[in-house]
Amino acid sequence: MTGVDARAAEQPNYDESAVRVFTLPDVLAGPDGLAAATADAWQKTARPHQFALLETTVYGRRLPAVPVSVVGDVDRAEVTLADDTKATRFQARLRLGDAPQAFTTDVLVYLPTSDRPVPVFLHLNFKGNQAEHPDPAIRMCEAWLPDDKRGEIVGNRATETSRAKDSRHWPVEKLLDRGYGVATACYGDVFPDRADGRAASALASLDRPLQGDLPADEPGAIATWAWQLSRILDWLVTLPEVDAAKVIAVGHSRNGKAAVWAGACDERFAMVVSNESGCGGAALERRNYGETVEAITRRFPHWFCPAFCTYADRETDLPVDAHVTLAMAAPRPLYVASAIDDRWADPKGEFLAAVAAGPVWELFGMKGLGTTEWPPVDTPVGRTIGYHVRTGKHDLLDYDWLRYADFADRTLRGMEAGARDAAGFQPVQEPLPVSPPPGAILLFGDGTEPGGPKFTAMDGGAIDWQVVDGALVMKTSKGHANHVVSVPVFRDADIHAEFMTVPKAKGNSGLYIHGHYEMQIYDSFGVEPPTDQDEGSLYRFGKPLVNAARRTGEWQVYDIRFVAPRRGPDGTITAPGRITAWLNGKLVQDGIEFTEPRSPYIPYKHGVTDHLRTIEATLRTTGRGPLFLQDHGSPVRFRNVWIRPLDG
Ligand code: GTR
Repeated sequence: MTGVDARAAEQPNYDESAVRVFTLPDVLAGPDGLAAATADAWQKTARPHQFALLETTVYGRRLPAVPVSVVGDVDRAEVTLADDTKATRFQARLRLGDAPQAFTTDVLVYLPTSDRPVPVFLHLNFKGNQAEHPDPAIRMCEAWLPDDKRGEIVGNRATETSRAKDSRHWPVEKLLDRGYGVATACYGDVFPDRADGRAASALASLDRPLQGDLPADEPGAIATWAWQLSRILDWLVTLPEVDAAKVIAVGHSRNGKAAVWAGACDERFAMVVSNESGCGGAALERRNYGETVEAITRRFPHWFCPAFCTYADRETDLPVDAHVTLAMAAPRPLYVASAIDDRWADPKGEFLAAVAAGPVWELFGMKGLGTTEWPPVDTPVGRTIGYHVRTGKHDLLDYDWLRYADFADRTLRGMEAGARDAAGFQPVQEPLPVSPPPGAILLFGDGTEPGGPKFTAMDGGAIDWQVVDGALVMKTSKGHANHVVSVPVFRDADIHAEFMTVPKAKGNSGLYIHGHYEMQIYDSFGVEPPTDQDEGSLYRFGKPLVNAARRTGEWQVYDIRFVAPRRGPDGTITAPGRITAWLNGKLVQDGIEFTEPRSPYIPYKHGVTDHLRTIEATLRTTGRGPLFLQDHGSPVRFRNVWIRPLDG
């Protein structure tokens, strides 16, 4: 990271009162200038339009995918790192494309010991993998790198002195301990970071023009680094130990610009993190504070597409701004981090861009940042967009990473802040009834709550189930489709329900989560071994680990941690959902994964109404849906049913 002297010489504006008044372009606008009003309109019309504007005015056209192969063998080793941390280390040289002049990149990965695929943080580094961690077996970077004055990079090559010199950037052991894998590669592998680096870059292997007058929308270094991240992802997802639906693109500074652009170009990245990416990244260009388009394009003409230089000193003419770049991550989780003394990157401008990106998440029924007030230092905010401004200077430190892990725990792994692992979910189940915890939405308590049960009938109208002795009693129907549907909808949530079966029709009922996945209620006391249709089962997906069913006539209790499957823009499942469930004090489902429902009886197939059609369509676009209590011909009783959303 160069340019400190240059910064001083440039006398940037650091006076908040000298920041111009500006209006941001409407992030929701489609090609006709009209704002998208639904998630669907955003995905189909506005997003492609805004993406094309970013391509033609800032980053250049998205670079194409190429086949990725491993050169030689993957070097795989079981290693013990600091603090007795056990890990599997992979070192692989990836060949990016099959052209004779294809480039390679050297990827270093550490994965924690785990019995299931793990989420992975992927970032590009500045001085080679060997600079990121003290592990002496890390292969030395061979790329061209900018010289430094500390003897780490000499003659544009990394030296032994560089080993571990940037290890403050990458708390490997701490992230492994949190259950995350980590992966890195050097940005120099695909584009030497110098004004004339283009000719020696991977763009040569992609048949891009290398010199002379380039097209205005010709991609530069940032687009090439973003492409490198996607190609590394191509390989990472082939590792069975990696949870392909939970790879997170992270980047600091110029590599942060590359990470946000990678997330925009490649929706396979499950989450995007900008660490102090500043001008040309997360900071609003229209704010003349810190680095400007003029300064960045003069010093780094190779980073952006040629059109971007033409906006020097006329940022207000840009058809986009950083809020549009950030909005490309929606509806995936996005985290933006600043440092208070990193004025060159304009911390407040990064915050305001994150605020202004929010309306896109709102189309998906999510909150965005949830505040318009710049928070104090070291105070993370936001649930679907996260933000913090750290004490200190321009850097990537443990504090930043651990906030990314907290945020990913909540947004990608369905854990509450601070919780270590979904498998560690152990709810209180006695004595009954159990009081709803803070943040829970009570759907039905004992019938005395104002407003009555937060359920509708299948057609959206009033329910005909009766409240008897503090319990909501199912009203059976001939077609077994008189389910009740919760009014609140949710994506990931903890669900609590107390119930009592009665001696009719085998006490058959269930909790249909999102109307798709059924935690079975059924007279199964003493059944051994229990099947995937007995109580405690995820009906037709998974039998219970043990039979925990109580006798008919006794109150019983389910607590379910539900992580919804993730769906792509067309509604197809891109990542399975997961359930951990407790029944009557026993763990009955331990993180079971599921995709499309298997049960033939789901409410969207049986007894379907217009109201349900709307619910199902919304579920497909937003991932949010209601809880159904099932009618299966037995007047089962429910009480104290609540949900606690886990992701805002
Ligand atoms: C600076 C540049 C910033 C930022 C930083 C870095 O010189 O002006 O935009 O990218 O480098 O990458 O460290």
